[in-house]
Amino acid sequence: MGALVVIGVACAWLLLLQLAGASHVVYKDVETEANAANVPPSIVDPLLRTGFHFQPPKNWINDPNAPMYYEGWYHFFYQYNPKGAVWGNIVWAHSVSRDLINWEAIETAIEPSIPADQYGCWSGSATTLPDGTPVIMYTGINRPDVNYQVQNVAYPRNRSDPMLREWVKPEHNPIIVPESDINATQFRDPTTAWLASDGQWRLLIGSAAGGGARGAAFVYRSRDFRQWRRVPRPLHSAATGMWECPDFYPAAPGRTVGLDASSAPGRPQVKYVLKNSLDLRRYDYYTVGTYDEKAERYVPDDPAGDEHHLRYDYGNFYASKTFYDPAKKRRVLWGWANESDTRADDVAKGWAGIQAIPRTVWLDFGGKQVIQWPIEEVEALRHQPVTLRDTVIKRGEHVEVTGIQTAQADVEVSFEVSSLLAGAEPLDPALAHDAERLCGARGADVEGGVGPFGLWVLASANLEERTAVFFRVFKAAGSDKPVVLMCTDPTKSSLNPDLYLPTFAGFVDTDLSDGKISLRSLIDRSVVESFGAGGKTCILSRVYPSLAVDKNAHLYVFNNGKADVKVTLLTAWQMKKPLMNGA
Ligand SMILES: *[C@@H]1O[C@H](CO)[C@@H](O)[C@H](O)[C@H]1NC(C)=O
Ligand SMILES: *[C@@H]1O[C@H](CO)[C@@H](O)[C@H](O)[C@H]1NC(C)=O
Ligand SMILES: *[C@H]1O[C@@H](CO)[C@H](O)[C@@H](O)[C@@H]1NC(C)=O
Repeated sequence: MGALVVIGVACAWLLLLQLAGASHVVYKDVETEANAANVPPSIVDPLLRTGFHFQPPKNWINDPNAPMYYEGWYHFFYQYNPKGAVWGNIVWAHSVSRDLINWEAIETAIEPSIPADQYGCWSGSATTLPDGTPVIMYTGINRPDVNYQVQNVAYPRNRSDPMLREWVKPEHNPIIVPESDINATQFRDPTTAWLASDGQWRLLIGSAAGGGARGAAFVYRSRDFRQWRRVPRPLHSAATGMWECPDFYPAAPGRTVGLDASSAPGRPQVKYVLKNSLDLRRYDYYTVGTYDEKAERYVPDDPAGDEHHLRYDYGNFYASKTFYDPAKKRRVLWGWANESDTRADDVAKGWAGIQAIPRTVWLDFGGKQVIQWPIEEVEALRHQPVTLRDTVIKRGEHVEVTGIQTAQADVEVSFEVSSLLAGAEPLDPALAHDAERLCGARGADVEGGVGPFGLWVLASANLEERTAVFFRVFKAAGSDKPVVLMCTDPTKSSLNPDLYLPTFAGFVDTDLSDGKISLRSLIDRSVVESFGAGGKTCILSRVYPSLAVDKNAHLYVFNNGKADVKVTLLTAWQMKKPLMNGA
């Protein structure tokens, strides 16, 4: 396919691998490709298209942009290719909602139209000015040959229109351009701005330092939202490669109520979360720490935090962004989940990419980590609950949950395990810090001591196909605290070849002292989005069964550990389809 092979799509950025030392970048004509008469049929069944996850009727989507609440409406923008199911021709598509679940697509909000964005309108954020005016700042590409990045603003044409249908780009764009010490191709994705105690605006821009070896979040300061000046030293930096889509927000440990970014600076007891999307690894990592306004520095509480122990989600979840919802006084997280099928399948099926269910986020009591839970509004889609109570599942057994269709379901289950440490298998010290490799080595079908136990979702009648979402308990040498692993194992999820099906895993910060642990999975045909221990560890996985489709999808609870596991309560609901952008 020529000198270049497309190997992935960055946060609004196409990563190109040069094979033959070609000296310029060539983009494939995605429009021609998508319209080609001889598109092969997709192996992905049309019945695997998701229903209650956010998506447009067709085509490619990636990063969530500028989520906000305005005059009774939630606004959501996203990176969108109006011409096909692969990355390219990116504009800001716009949808509005009363409840973050039922969506109506409206006019494109931002598309190339000025010199400062004529080659691309990439990701950005919204800020509400003190007089209530929302303003969007986004990355524009202003050169044809290289992805040279500048930052632009856009304002609503008519503030009386709660839909904010039209956006105007003022003459003074671009308003931030990279200075000579910044690599102009690594300078993007401005955050929501906040007012610091000195009454001046601050915002962050994702970037790199040290010739690309370090990720950096640069602070910009402004009095009038028009003239911005960079603080020379970044707010924070670490040896991880480029940081895309930074997000930075205050949170009070143990309080589910959210904080507006401008209300927090200088308040004691308030911690900050700094999230970055790592261009090299394609995952969203965060730390919790303190923000020193005067020094314009952020310091993670855990000195090793920058080595990236914490991720929002240990599966397919990238380029995420939060916003403060003043209507419900909560902070809500959006994240993009890409496909795990092939590019050819995406072209053939005509769509690629979904958004995860928006999650309410807050800090745990200790202020150590973010807790995430699907927004309560999603529960309005539940119907026909079925339950399983006080059911002991013995070694090697599984129990089917019947009575509803489970291709689109919300499942909540509480487990109780006894004989905790005595029965747990020893933790291999070589894998003690690598959940993903540990899960790869000790998958759902490898018998353990306590666990693996959990759910088989999107399973076929004879279990040839099944996606396992489970826990597994280990005992570390010289410690009496159990190590709990949460894992999604999709290696048996489909009989189809050519799918990307890695095992995804994260550790769960719990000592299981009462022997109890919970799991919730939102199943939506080709996505399984799971929340362990009340939202301490989350894993979103894309799977494409060939048999376990529609009415043929089954749900089981399984236990492949030696120790008994009790399901104290399992409730599963079928999910209704919300309004989804006219699809
Ligand atoms: C602004 O929006 C409001 C509400 O939709 C509408 O009634 C009004 O006509 C609009 N004004 C202009 C100038 O378009
Ligand atoms: C700037 O970043 C690009 C990647 O976007 C990289 O290829 C290039 O080498 C960098 N340039 C310098 C001078 O570091
Ligand atoms: C999603 O797709 C898989 C398989 O192609 C890639 O390995 C991931 O890097 C990609 N994720 C993102 C965020 O682009």
